[in-house]
This record gives sequence, C-alpha cells and structure tokens, in this order.
Amino acid sequence: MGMSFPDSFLWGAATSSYQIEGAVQEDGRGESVWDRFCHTLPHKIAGQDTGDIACDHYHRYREDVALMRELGLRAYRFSIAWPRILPEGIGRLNPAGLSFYERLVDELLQTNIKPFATLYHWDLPQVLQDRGGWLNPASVEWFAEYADRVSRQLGDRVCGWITHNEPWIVAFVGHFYGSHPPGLTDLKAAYQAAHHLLLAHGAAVPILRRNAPRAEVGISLNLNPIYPASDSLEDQEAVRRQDDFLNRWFLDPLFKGAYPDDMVTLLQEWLPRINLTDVQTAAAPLDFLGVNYYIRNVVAFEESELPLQVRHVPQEHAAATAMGWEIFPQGLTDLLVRLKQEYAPAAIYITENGAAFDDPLPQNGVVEDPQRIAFLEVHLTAVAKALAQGVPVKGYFVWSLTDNFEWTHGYEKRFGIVYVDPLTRDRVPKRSAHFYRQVITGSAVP
Ligand code: IFM
Repeated sequence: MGMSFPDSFLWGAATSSYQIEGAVQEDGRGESVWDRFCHTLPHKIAGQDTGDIACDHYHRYREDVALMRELGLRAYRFSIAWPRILPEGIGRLNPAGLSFYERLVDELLQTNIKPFATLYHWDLPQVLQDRGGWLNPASVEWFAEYADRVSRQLGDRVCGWITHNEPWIVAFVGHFYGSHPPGLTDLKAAYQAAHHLLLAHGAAVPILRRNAPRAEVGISLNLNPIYPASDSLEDQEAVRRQDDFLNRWFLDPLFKGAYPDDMVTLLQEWLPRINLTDVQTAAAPLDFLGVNYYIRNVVAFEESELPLQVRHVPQEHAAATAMGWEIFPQGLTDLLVRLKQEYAPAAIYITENGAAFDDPLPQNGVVEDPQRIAFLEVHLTAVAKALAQGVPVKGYFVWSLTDNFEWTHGYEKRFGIVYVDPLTRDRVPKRSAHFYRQVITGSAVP
C-alpha cells in the first residue's frame, strides 16, 4: 500500500503490571483489587485463572527487554503496580518494589528503548478499595501521593508518563457493569468514580511535570467511534448520546474542563451528588493524548433503554477477532481525524491497538498468526491515513508484547505478538512479531 511514517515515529509495544508480572507476594508487594477479585469465590475469571504468576515478567524482565531489542522496539509502555510501591496504598514506601521498576527502566535505557510508564492500569491497592476506592473523594490525594513518590524516583529516566489507562473501564466496568473490581452495578457510583479518576489525573499532572520536567505527560483513553445504524434522525441522536457516554465524558473535561452539557441534563437523576464544575481541574495541558483503539459502536434509538435510549446493533457478518470484536480499521482513521478537529491534542500516541486470535501452537520455533499480521497491516494503514490528513500521531504501541492475563477472560484470549507457554513461560515470537520488526525497520510497508 506504500504508506509512510516519519523517521521519528515511535514504534513500541504495551503491557500492564497485573497482566504480566506475577510475583504477587514478592518483595513486600501489597494486595491489589485484582488479586482479591480473582481469588474470591465464586470464580469470575475464565479457567479460574489469576495473575499470580502471569508471564513471570517480574523475574524475566531482562529476557523480555532482550526480546524487545530483537524486535527492534524503540519504546515500551508498561504500568507500575501501585501496591508494589505503597503496599498500604499511601504512606510507607516499599523500596524493593520501586527497585524493580528502576532496574526495568535502566535495562530499557541501556537497550535504547524509551520507557513509557502508566501509573494506573487498574491494580488499586486493596486497602484503598476497603476505604471506598475511587468512590472516596480522598482517592484524589491518594493518587497524587503515589504519583509523587514514583516520579520523584523515576522522573529523570522515564520518557513518557501516562496517568490512567482507560478510566472509563475502571469507572463503568468496575462500578456499573460489575465485571471488574469492585464489582458494583450502580450507575451513580460509576459517575462518582469517573469524577474522582478525572480529578486524580488533574492532580497528578503538575506533580509529574515538577518531578519529570523533561518527560511527556498524557493519559490513555479507550475511545470508540460511533456510527448510526440508519440515516434516521433518531439513530443519529442516539450516536450523539452514546458518544457522550463513551468518549466525551472524559475527553471534554480533559480538553475543555467541563462535562458535556447535554449529557449532564439527560443524566440529572443518575448523577451522584458531586460538584460537577470541579472537573475543570482535569484540564491540565497535556503533551499527548493516548488513544487505545479496538472497536467501533453501531447504535440505534431504543426507547426502553434508559437513560441513554441507545441499542447496540451487532455487525454479525463482519470479520471479528477472537474477542468477537468487529475488525474496523476505518474507525481508527475517523477517530483520529475527529480528535484533531474537536480537541486538537498537542500529539497523539496510539497507546494500544491489537487483537486476540485463536493462534495455533508454536511449530518449529514460530507461531503462524496471519490474521494478526493482517489486522496490524490494516490498522497501521489507518494510522498512516490519519497522518496524511495532518493528525499529529507520534507513535504506535501494539497491544500486546506477550500473551497475558486478559482480565475476566484469563489466559484464553491471546493478544501477544509473542507467545508465552502456559507451563514453562518460555517466549516464542509469533510471525506477527517478525512482521512488526520489518515494519519498524522499514522493510515491510503496511
Ligand atoms: O488487555 C486490555 C488492556 O489491559 C486494556 N485495554 C484493552 C486490552 C484488551 O482487552
């Protein structure tokens, strides 16, 4: 197809602490909400899996960095496990936990790979959950303290800081849909958590800037372009409401300092008693917006579905990944162009994009995963199209480096470009990893 990327384009891969590290009881790490969630009966995770060992990255991080070098990665996005740093959530620092990330970051820098650290990728210390977690207004200060302690130590070496990963998921999947911790099904609680997540982000940004003046600072959102099921006015209005719900509830505070008015009006009786205007503190200027793109939504008007009156319209005949997610690369271009037009972020990194497929087992030292290669090809082409339209995309992080713990799906769903043997934890690069290396070196053109 012949799409080109600038030489400075940052090619990376992404992971998160609970999904890969294991070693959950080592070196003084405290319990996280995901430890508790996975070990609470009745089991909620496919295969009764847990992150107890995961990819054993905590012990194998050197091997993993060597693998990254072989793949030619220029950046690596990982997350820091809050309970490793502050086992009681606040207060006492655990030097052994911090030391793990110092060693990881030093290893990356020695290998010429830029470290991008996410502060919060869902593993809240359980002790803080016991005090109400993100529903407690004090969570804003807890997070600010954590951001301060980590960035004082690593601020001179980490190139990019991401405050939260996908706060929408934390708020709504954790507090309304109930399939992530804390497992609540209360819409008001979800909006309260969302509010505190936004305020916590706003509190952390100036701290990161002070402790890491040379680093870039941003946040990663899961964003879904929304399309109408028909041309009817009702369906188009449903698009607007779904967009408010999924995208603008975070984008508007971050870039405009206020929640979307129309949604505030619609949700009146569903919103908790909070001062919505406080959200202006979330609008601290950012160096980049992290975009995590997996799916689009097609929606129609549905009178009975309160409060949004929106119905999902499944695209049954479309190609899909093993998650059942429609493969729709045009959505990524549309989303990026829209972000530029409506929010004008200084820069965008695609901080996650990738796919789970039912890959075959390794044969002769490789896993043949042509579907993932095709997925990457079309999505990179989608990014290139957005670049050609002037969207300031500065890099792309494939999700994920290795197969890992896919939350409620356990190890069943494999997103890695590197296979991890479930028993030995040996790593085997998939064909897509070789393809990605060729993209990075410029010898394969998506
Ligand atoms: O594995 C997750 C990741 O933790 C957050 N973004 C989506 C990925 C795939 O579901």
